[in-house]
Amino acid sequence: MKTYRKSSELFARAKELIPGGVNSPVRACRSVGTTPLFIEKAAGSILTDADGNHYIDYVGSWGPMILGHSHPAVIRAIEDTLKRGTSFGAPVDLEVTLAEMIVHAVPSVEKVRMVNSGTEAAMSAVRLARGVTGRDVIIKFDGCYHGHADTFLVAAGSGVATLNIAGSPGVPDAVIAHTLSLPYNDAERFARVMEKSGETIAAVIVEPVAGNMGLVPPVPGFLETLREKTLKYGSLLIFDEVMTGFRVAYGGAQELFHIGPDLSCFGKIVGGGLPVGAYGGRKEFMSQVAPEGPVYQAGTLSGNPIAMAAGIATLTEIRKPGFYDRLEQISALLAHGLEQAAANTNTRLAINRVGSMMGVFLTDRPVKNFDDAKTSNLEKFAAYYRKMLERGIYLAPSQFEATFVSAAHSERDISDTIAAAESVFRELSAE
Ligand code: HOZ
Repeated sequence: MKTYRKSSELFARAKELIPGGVNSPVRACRSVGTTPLFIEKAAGSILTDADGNHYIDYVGSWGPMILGHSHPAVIRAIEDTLKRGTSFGAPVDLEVTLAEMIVHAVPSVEKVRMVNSGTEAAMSAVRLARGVTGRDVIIKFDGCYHGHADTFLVAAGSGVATLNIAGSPGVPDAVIAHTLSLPYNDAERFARVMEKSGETIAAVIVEPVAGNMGLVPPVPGFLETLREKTLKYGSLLIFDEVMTGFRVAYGGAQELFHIGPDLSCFGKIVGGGLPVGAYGGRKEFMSQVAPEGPVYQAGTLSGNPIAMAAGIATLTEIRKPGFYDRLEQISALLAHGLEQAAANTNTRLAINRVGSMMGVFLTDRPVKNFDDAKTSNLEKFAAYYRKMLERGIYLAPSQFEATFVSAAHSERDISDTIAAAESVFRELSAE
């Protein structure tokens, strides 16, 4: 039996000082009926908590840690850069290098602006789209999450779904009035809306593989329809690749599905575990960003040298030949093993996977959109989460988040995870 004394003590102190004791809501673990672990350190695929318990980690800091934790090349790059100073509020060579790497990796991105988070990237991309088109309305999709900017808090995934709330007080109705949320993967419904109102739509923003309602891949034709109709009506298509960028392929989901959006948002991997976001796209649009153009956006710590160094080191590692093949192989092993474990125990679940992103839904119906995801048995998921944790497997504490496999996961990690899942499924089906 693991003990969590130090984590519990830290959480008690945190709750007095920080709302809910955490700096981002999902990690409070409320929806799975437990309290957060405080992490002492992490290396490779293993997290160690404040009480010295070890876990195989499938959260990966919610996506950035594609190389696993404390990768030597990333740590070295951070240490070397640290010696030059920590922040100058002035350009550094590393910003140019990372921008070159992004532009090279993603052909639809000709120019890119660094920011500090995925939220900032998405809200800046939407501002740009509104500025460029002179229109106000945006379309998003139910269960997709693009950060916590006002515009996006309609039928949102991630923490909003986990807390089961409609949106947030503090968001003016006037702002929400300009956001239209449609069912994910429903190309026909989207096409009908565009045919009626396309000329008023500034932007269509989508997670090309949705990772904030669990993991939901696009059905064939969905992204194609988004591209076709946005071109037809002069709306900008924004791919939120904060999770999928450099994850499902080096060039992101747009490489995988061969669709070039007008603007793309990045975060997570591009910062190698440090706070970085980025948005970019065709020169014609990006040239409208200040000071080149009139659409304003700025940031004191944007392009921070240490964050840039971590991003460069990470992209340098993952673009090496064979990297994504090995990640695919180990991720497939996990998905197939979980399916087998479920079959062996008569457990009904739906597994979605795109490369090293996965969603394990405790439902017996295929999950193609947010309504499907919400058919999951959340009570059972909470029990599954707690029992996996007790067996040393660290999963995202919400049915509406993705599972991330990293290059640091070994075959042994995967087989231990499958064995743990099978024993949990067996216990759950006996209850
Ligand atoms: N909302 C992010 C995941 N989709 C981050 C959650 C967290 O850091 O707690």
